[in-house]
Formats: sequence, C-alpha cells, structure tokens
Amino acid sequence: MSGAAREVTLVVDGRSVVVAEGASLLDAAGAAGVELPALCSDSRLSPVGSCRTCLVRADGRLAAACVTPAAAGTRVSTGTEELVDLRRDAVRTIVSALPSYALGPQVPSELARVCRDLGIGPQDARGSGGRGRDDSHPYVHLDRDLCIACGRCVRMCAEVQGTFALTLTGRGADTVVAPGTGGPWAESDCVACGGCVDTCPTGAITQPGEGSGLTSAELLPVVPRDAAAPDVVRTTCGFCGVGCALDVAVRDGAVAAVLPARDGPVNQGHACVKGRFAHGFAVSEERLTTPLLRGADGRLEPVTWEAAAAHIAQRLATAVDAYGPDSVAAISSARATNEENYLFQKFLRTVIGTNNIDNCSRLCHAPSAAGLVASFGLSGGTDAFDDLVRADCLLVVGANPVEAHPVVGARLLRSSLRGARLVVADPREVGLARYADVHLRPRPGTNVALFHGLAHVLLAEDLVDHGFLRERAGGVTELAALVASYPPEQVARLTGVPAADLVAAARLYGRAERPAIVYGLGVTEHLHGTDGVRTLANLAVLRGAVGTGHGYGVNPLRGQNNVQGASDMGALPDLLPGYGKVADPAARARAEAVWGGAVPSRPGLRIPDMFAAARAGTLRALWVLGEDVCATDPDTGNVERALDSCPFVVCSELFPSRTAQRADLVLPAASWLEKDGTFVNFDRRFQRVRPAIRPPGQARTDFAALHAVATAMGRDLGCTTPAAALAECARIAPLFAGLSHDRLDRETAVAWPCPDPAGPGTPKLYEERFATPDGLAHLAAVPYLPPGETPDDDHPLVLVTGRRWAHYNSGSMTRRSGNLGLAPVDQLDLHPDDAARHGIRDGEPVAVESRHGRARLTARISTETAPGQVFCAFHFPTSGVNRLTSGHADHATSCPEYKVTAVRVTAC
Ligand SMILES: Nc1nc2c(c(=O)[nH]1)N[C@H]1C(S)=C(S)[C@@H](COP(=O)(O)OP(=O)(O)OC[C@H]3O[C@@H](n4cnc5c(=O)[nH]c(N)nc54)[C@H](O)[C@@H]3O)O[C@H]1N2
Ligand SMILES: Nc1nc2c(c(=O)[nH]1)N[C@H]1C(S)=C(S)[C@@H](COP(=O)(O)OP(=O)(O)OC[C@H]3O[C@@H](n4cnc5c(=O)[nH]c(N)nc54)[C@H](O)[C@@H]3O)O[C@H]1N2
Ligand SMILES: [Mo]
Repeated sequence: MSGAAREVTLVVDGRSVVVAEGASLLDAAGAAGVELPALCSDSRLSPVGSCRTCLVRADGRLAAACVTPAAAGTRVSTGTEELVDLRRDAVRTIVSALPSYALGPQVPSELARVCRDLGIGPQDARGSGGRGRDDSHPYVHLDRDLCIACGRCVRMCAEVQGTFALTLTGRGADTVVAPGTGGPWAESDCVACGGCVDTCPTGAITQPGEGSGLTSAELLPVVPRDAAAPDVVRTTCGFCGVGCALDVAVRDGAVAAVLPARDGPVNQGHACVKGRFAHGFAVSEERLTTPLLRGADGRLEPVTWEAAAAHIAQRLATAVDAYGPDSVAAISSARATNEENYLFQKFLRTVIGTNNIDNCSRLCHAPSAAGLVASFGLSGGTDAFDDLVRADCLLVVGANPVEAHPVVGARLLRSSLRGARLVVADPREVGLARYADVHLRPRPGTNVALFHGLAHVLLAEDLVDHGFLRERAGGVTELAALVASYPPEQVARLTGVPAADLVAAARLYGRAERPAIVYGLGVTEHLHGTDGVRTLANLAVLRGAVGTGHGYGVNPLRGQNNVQGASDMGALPDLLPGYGKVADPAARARAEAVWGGAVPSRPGLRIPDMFAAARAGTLRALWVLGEDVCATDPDTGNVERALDSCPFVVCSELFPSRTAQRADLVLPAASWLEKDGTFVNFDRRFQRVRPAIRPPGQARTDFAALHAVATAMGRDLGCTTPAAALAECARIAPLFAGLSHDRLDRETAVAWPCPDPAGPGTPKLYEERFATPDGLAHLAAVPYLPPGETPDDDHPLVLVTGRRWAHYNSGSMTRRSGNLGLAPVDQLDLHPDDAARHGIRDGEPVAVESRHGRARLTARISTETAPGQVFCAFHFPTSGVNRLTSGHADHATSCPEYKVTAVRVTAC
C-alpha cells in the first residue's frame, strides 16, 4: 500500500546516495550517476544476475549489482581497473559466441554500446552463426545468432505481458530464446505486445523497419538526437478505452514506429498489438480521400468539400423546414475526440434544434451509465486503475481483458500472480479464468441470479459491513428480503454454477480486505443489463467496498478509446455535456447561456429508435459519424432497411464501410493519428490526443467537417479550435470546469470530476458521500428475469458474441494492417461435443442461422466454450454476424442483447 517509502543511504565511489528501500546496488550506482553495463537487467523486470557485467565491490566483496540489495551504509566501488577488467572479460565472453555483424553498424544495440565503452570490437565477435532467423510473425522477428540468452524477453513476456510465450532452449553457449510451443513464432502464444523487442539488448528481436528491422536501441531513445532521427509525438491510443500513452515516431510524414510511453499514466511502457502495431490502416489505399456524393446513376462520385457541405446544409435545412427539427438525427462517435463530440451535439441542439443525438455507448455500456448513476450517482467507474491493481481480491465479471484490454489484462494477471485472489465470472474459459481461484461459468443471461446468489451468501455468512450499510446505504431490508429466495442451490439451478463454487467465490470476495469489481459487456449487453450492473454493484455496497479505504468499488472496462468521453460531452439524447438532463430547466439554462440559443427540452431518439423512425418514414435525415451501423448494430437487415428508408444519410468515415456504401453523401475523416483533442479513458482520465501525421488527400477532421457544414447553413458554432471547444464545455459542465488543453499538456492525465482549475481531479469517487440525491449508495432489489432469446429444437445452441485480441470491432482498421495476418477470418468456437453432434470439423466453414438471419464462419473446436454454447466475434462484416443478433434490448437503456442469440450450426 502507499505510504512514505523508507530510504537507505549508502556510499558509491565515495559519494553518498539515497535510494528507496528494496533498491539494488545497480539502482544505487544509477543514483550516483554511474551507468553500469547490465545486459540481463531491465528495471521493469525481476533481476537474475546472470550476465556478470554489472560487477561491483560492495564492502570489499565482489557482487552482481543488479541482484544485490542496497543495504544502509554499504561502501560500493564501481570503477576500479580490476572491476573494468572483470566486466570486459564477462562481456568479451558473451560476445565471442556472436557473429561479427552483431557489433556492426547495421545492428545498433545496447550490447554494441557497452562494447564500445569497454573497447570491445567486431573482431572480438568470432561466432560462426548459422542458427537462422524466424521471420514468420508479421511484427516480431528473431535472429537467433544475435541471442545472448539473457532472458530479458522471456521475463518481459511472463512478468509484464503475462503471456509466457517464450522460453530459453538449448545448452550452454547454444542457449537461445524460442517460442514455448516449439514451432515458428507466428504459431506461438505471442500476442505481439512488442515488449520483447523493447527489452532485447542485442538486436536479436526486432520489429519491422528498414533493413533487418528496428532494434530496441533504435526504438527507445524516442527524443530526436539529430536531423535524421524521427520526430516523436506523444498521443493517446485510439483503439480501446485503456488510454495508453503512445509515442509516435514520424519519419518523412509517415509513422515509423509507435512506442508505449514509459511514463504513460496507465500503461507504464506497455502496449498491445493494436496500439503498437496496427497503424498500417492510416496509409491504406482504401482510405477515403475526398467527399463522395451519390449521383443520379446511384454511384458515389467525388465532389469538393464546398459542394458536399452545401449539399448537406441544404438537405438538413429542407428536412427541418418540411418535417421539423426532430426529423433529423445523428450518431456520434466514441472513436472521435471529446471536442468533436461536443461540437456535434452542439450542432444538433443549436443549429438543427433537436436532441436526436446518440453514440455507441448505447450498444455497449449504456447500462453501466444508468446502473452506476442509480446506485452511486455518477456515470463512471468508481476507482482508479492504479488502485485496482493493488486489490487483494479481484472479481472479474463478463470481461475478457486479456483480449479486449490487454494492458489491463496483463496488470490484473500480474496482481493475481503476486497473490491477489481472483474470481472470474464468465461462461467461457477466458484468459484470466485459467489463473482464477474460482471460475464461475453462468449460463449467458443469468447474471442477476448469480449476483443475488453471491449477495445471499454474503448476508447469510455475515460478510457485510454493517456500519457502512447503516450510514451510507439504502435499500438493505428490501435486498435482504429478495435474496433470501436465492440460496446457492436455487442459483445453481438458474445459472448452472455449482453451489459450492458460488459459496467459495462469495467467501473470497466477502473476506478480502481490499476487494475490487471489474466488469465488461458480459454484464451489460443483455435484456436486463442495467439490472445486472445494479445487482453487481450491490455486492460492493454490502461489503462497504466503494467510496471507502477498504475496497476498490465497481469498475466497467469501457470499450472504445473515447466512449466515456462521447457521453461526457453530451452526445446522448437525454443528457447535456457533463450529464445535465435536457429535461432540467437549470441544466438547459447553463448551456443556453453559453450557446446563446434555446436547447430543446424533449429527450431525443436513441439509436434503435432512430432506425425505427427511419423505417416508419418520420426520420428524414441521418448523419452517422464514425460508426459502421450496418456491421455492428444488431439485426443488420433491419438497420439496412432503416438506412434505405431514410431519404438522406451522411456518413463520416475513414473507409468505404458498409454504412458508407449505403449513404447518400460520404465525408472523408481524419483518424486519431491525425487529429488534435482529448479522449477520456475507462477510469475517467482526460488525456491529450495530438496529430502525428497528416490525413490523406482531402480527408479532414470531424471537427473541421462540422464547422464547414454549420458555416454552409449560415451558422457559426464558435470554438474554432479543439482547445476552445473543451474550454467552452468546461463553462457548461461543472464536472469538467477545471480542465483545459493547457492543463492536460502540463499534467498529462486528470480524472473527472475536476470542478476547479486550481484543484485536483478525482481518481477515486465518493469518499465523503455518494452523488445520489440523498447521498447514499442504493442497493437494487430487482428479481432475476430470463434472457430475451432462449434455445429450442430449431435453434438449440446459445451464441455469445464478443472480441478477439487481434481485431477491433468492425475491423475496419485492424483488417487493414498486419493484424490481418494474425487472424484472417471470423471463427466460431464450439465445444467438441457439439461439433461431433452437428458433424463439424475444425477449420471448416459453417453456416450459423438464428431466427433473424444467417452468417458464415470458420469452425474452431475448443473447450473454451461450454457445451450448448458457441462464441464468435464480429470483426469481419462479410461474415454477417450481426445478421444473427436480435432486436432484444435492455429495458432501461436499449442496449442490445448481443450476448444471447439462439442459433443452429451446420457444416457447409
Ligand atoms: N481486441 C479488441 N479489443 C477491444 C475491442 C475489440 O473489438 N477487439 N472492442 C472494444 C470495445 S468497443 C469494448 S466495449 C470492449 C469490450 O470488452 P469486453 O467486455 O471484455 O468484451 P466481450 O468479449 O464483448 O465480452 C466479455 C465477456 O462477456 C462474457 N459473457 C457473455 N455473456 C455473459 C453472461 O451472461 N455473464 C457473464 N458473467 N459473462 C458473459 C463473454 O463470454 C466474454 O468473454 O473491448 C474493447 N477492446
Ligand atoms: N455481435 C456484436 N456486435 C457488437 C458488439 C458485440 O459484442 N457483439 N459490441 C458492440 C459495441 S460494444 C460497440 S462499441 C460497437 C462498435 O461498433 P462501431 O463503432 O461501428 O465499430 P468501430 O469499428 O469501432 O468503428 C466505427 C467506424 O468508425 C470509423 N472511424 C474510426 N475513427 C474515426 C474517426 O476519428 N472519425 C470518423 N468519422 N470515423 C472513424 C472506422 O473506420 C469504423 O468504420 O459494436 C457493437 N457491436
Ligand atoms: Mo463498445
């Protein structure tokens, strides 16, 4: 736990230095300004002391500095002739087995630098080589002849990434790194986080680049040293909601490499295959580079921006004149910046005069927003990620962070390997489940019963915090009365989870000192998703593990890079920037005072209601910005009918997506690598996004496009820069009043609520009171109700849809990058028993049919899914996965029931 770390004082080469307790002599030498060669050491990894290059004398005794703790009063000498000789001998021995090019100019490396300093040259490298290369993987390449078996890559993979994909094989001088699976790298468990590239001291492991690839020595000094070195732009990753800080190295106007920032507030030098490597989309030939207008012959033809903006302006104005402002609607984007989302909702509310704006939070964590507001008061996770990793018990529910939030997944796994107890609740054997103390496998759609079962045990075994319940919570009596009828045996019948497992899980969570709940779409994307969030939150309330020092609350792993921000900015039909209700005159008045015009008071349409209105003929114009609704919204057939029925559809996109192909007018958009602004990550941190490269052709930021259309309508949206837009939002929304681009440039990351420019953000919520009207946390006594879809003889299997590690949502970006080589098709996982029953073989094509549509996938036979259940992702729109999903949606928020669809599967 935090608290002032103790320090020790010792003497290095006659200088007194102070280091934290637990530091090594290598750290102490560093503190004294002495850089010792340490070929097997990396400050992120546990030390092994195997290379003997950091030898020092400590109180006269010879010691490897990296593995010797810095004890108070020790007198260390580092630079005597004797030590330099010993070090030179150690390095020379290592080098002697390498081929001479290991120290040549084509392989810049830490080893080459160490050798230069010690006067060791290529002539000392006398190995004959011949071990060969492994270039099978698109992003990670191995030259075995350069490997010195220091094991840094192996430890990086195990300790930081948590994948255990690498091992050292062979004996003595022939020891080399190899994938643990034995075969080529591409077929190993490697998930291409790039950590091994970053730590390799010799250039044996590289990532693609000019010549033989980029070594860590070329990648890590990201500050340009000379004119030929790349420029480096610090930005925030534009894929998922983790919010990794990335350094984008730019050469000749193109991305040369993307590196995780060592000082990244969330990622601390780690990244995943998407943020680090999947930037090839930016230069794809398929990028949209000019506006396109559908001509009389039905084809999309290039037009100028002026013509496009004028056309949109005229069509929107015509719809408003003829049918009223509510005949226009917009879907904003959780991929876009805060400032773009702010501007879009302002455009709809002030220029068009409607609240018809929504974002993909609707498809994702809208139940989290509704549920957490009802339970605690604010629409965000309750605690900081930095605290979650210090929890002593993690309850991970309906989330697969190893694949969907890999940097978080790796940190959670590390917590568990360091002793935190781990309970995973997921029908599938997801990555973390393999390390769980208890893996609960509820039938999809039965969470509420599961959570009530856990609550039952907490109450029955008196594992609750009575003081907290008395003083800070409401609804205890009602909940206790309800969960009395959810004893473990009954819950076992409803969920399929054995009673003993349920009791074991409840005891782990109930007896922990600092328990934390982390959850994902397995809780929200259900017919009763909001009830799921609320009844999960009950557990933290019962334990007094939210808003207190003993526990780290309830934390959704929000999905898109800026889904938290899109909602924070008011791209929602019922809420203004900062969550003021459109129906609340005081909230409207705050916005009206800044915007200088009336804000409509009637809540607008949600995404599925927009489609229904289009099909009914009342929606006359729809602007879809950065969402491929024809690929990712449920029941594709119905979405297509909606777009076809709507007289005017605008689509702002990077690529000719399925939605763009159906639009009347397409605007080419800049991507996250090409724009300026901010994103809000899953633990409510605002971070800066900065342009590293220029958008292709005439593609423009969504920010610029919105201004262009407003201008064409004769209106001025104000806030001409993203910085001005956030400043304006800060004037409307008390939650963000203390935020500005300037401040984020200085402080890197600030968590909302941040009401005061001079005050701090709020990483942990509710320490004094909950933000509900009465200041209490509210327990939810809602009964378990079954899912919307149930299997029958015609559709005997339950399809769960979700994510795979190598692709991102519609796949529009990752399919246009080297990631395609890592996962070339959408696969359907099915249990061997079901495969046998339905005559399906691994790797063969299968037809999947639901009551709503049909898809084609490739079978992957695996015990990760339970018998009776199948699983697939939706990363290849051509597979048609969302033709299968139904129109069932969460009663409170309209979030689709993506996680439960009854299907049948046949070989084809
Ligand atoms: N690689 C990759 N990363 C991504 C994305 C991506 O497409 N690819 N997308 C991003 C986005 S937008 C989001 S929202 C996040 C989503 O991140 P997650 O929420 O982790 O993703 P999913 O795989 O959709 O669903 C999580 C799990 O819910 C489980 N589940 C299904 N039904 C139930 C149930 O009834 N009960 C319980 N307890 N569990 C259930 C599924 O088996 C699945 O393992 O990921 C983000 N990150
Ligand atoms: N079956 C099934 N379907 C699902 C889910 C599921 O679990 N199962 N999950 C749902 C969830 S949680 C989500 S969040 C949605 C995601 O669904 P979408 O939001 O549709 O998916 P994405 O692929 O993230 O991105 C949308 C589009 O935005 C474009 N884009 C990227 N950046 C920008 C930008 O800066 N500006 C503009 N204008 N365009 C940009 C991309 O090219 C892409 O085509 O999918 C949902 N669909
Ligand atoms: Mo999402």
